[in-house]
Amino acid sequence: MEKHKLPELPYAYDALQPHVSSETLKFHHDKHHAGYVKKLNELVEGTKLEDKTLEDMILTQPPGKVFNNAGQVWNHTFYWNCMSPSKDLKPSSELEDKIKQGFGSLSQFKTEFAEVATGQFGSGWAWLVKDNAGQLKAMSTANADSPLQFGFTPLLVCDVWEHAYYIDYRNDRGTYVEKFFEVVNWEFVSQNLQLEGARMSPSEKVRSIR
Ligand code: MN3
Repeated sequence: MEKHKLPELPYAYDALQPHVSSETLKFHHDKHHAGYVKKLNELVEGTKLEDKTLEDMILTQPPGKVFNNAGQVWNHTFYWNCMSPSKDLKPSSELEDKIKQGFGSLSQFKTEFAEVATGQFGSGWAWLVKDNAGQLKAMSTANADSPLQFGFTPLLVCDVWEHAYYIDYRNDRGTYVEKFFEVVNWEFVSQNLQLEGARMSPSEKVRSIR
């Protein structure tokens, strides 16, 4: 039995155009994300990891295939929910205050986030997180790594693996990240501020937000 399921995209394939094309979303969700889910199910089937949640595996597995596939399944589910076709979404006043505290202004945050995203060497993810002291930070992780490993609470993520932008922007990660801000689901990001580190479950969250 397949323990881990590929979640549906929270919008249509063409909903984020022109910033993210339907071709990109089809490949990214139906091939890449689906591939990580399939591989993870194969790896855990019949093992003691079969009943573990993605978070359990991210927090306890050593570097290797199980960790990589569990991390990639979690990160992609979170990433889809960080985007929305709605144009009128804004950070909550609470989130805006925290961003001002951490970065000075929303525009300064975007600049720092873009620097982190473009500065990540090779494949990885750019994040806005709430750290253990409740402060907001921009950080990147390599490959399938997660802020959960540091005990941080992820608020926002941008996938900076080449497969996320190569169809639409070729090698231009900078423009992809700039356009990413046109589709950020600030309502989702604002809600994440209420969560605490690894105790959250993105799968639960995805259901509650739809
Ligand atoms: Mn990806």
